[in-house]
Amino acid sequence: MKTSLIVPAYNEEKGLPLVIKEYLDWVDEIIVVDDGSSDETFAAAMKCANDKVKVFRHEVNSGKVAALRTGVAHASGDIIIFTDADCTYPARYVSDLVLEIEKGADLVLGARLESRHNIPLFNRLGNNIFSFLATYISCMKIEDSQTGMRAFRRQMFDKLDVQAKGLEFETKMTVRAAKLGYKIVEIPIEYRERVGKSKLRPVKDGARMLESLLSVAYSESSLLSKMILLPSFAFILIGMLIGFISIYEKFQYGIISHEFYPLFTAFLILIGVQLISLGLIVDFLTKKLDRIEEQLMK
Ligand SMILES: Nc1nc2c(ncn2[C@@H]2O[C@H](COP(=O)(O)OP(=O)(O)OP(=O)(O)O)[C@@H](O)[C@H]2O)c(=O)[nH]1
Ligand SMILES: [Mg+2]
Repeated sequence: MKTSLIVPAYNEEKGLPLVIKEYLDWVDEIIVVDDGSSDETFAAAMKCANDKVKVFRHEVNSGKVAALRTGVAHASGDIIIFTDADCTYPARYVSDLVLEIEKGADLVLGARLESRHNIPLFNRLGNNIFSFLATYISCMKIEDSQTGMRAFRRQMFDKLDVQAKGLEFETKMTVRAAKLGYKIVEIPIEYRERVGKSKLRPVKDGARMLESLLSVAYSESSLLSKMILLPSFAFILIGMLIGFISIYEKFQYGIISHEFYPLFTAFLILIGVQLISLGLIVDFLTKKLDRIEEQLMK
């Protein structure tokens, strides 16, 4: 099967040529999308352009996702592989990713489990939190929800594509695929130190990742689990409100007007958390049954 590598690049004049050179022997086609870079990225890409390396350019910076979509639209391969233009993802894992697709996986992730110290500390913390949340939300073990190295069949892209603009795209795609019951396989990979300057804004992008995780968790849930999830959030909110009132009264007046308030808080939050777990389990089972039914009908 023909493989197409998509490389979105924004101000990556140093890393991009190294990435192209490294991946050349591992894929059948490389599609570079320069996203309105203000440095020499485009010139660097054009120096490498040939039959196998195709270069496209957005006149204005439109974001990583727009660049990935442009890349996929121009790809002619059966298998699409994403990687970053900063030299962090080694090319030697391409054959493992492709093998898993050929064996039937819908989405293969290069999970950055080796040399994790090359992910800046704060980002690593975020990565652990988001991967834990992704695991919890999808009831499927996900080690690295944010990884930029991933592969899938070209015709899967419409199903895997999600509404996002920036670096929250990968997390959202992973969780949605898991929620929809697609087969996700993770290959442990090494993560190298970045060449060039990072484009990730930890706080802003982190907030968008959290928001997209929650929105995908809710929107992709079945009606039955939504009916369980909605009251559970209400329980937690009311519990927290009563908790805040108790703390306020304790500090303001030295006494809580109702001695059972803290108990209510603990009770409501506990019920809320248990209901959320129940809602997620119901959703997981519903999706699994749907997928089995789908396969039986084929
Ligand atoms: N096309 C396009 N690509 C972008 C944009 N912002 C970032 N990228 C690319 O997306 C990839 C990921 O961005 P990075 O800055 O490496 O983010 P990261 O990998 O999460 O964080 P680091 O560990 O710091 O590298 C790189 O190849 C960037 O060039 C953008 O606005 N447009
Ligand atoms: Mg990077």
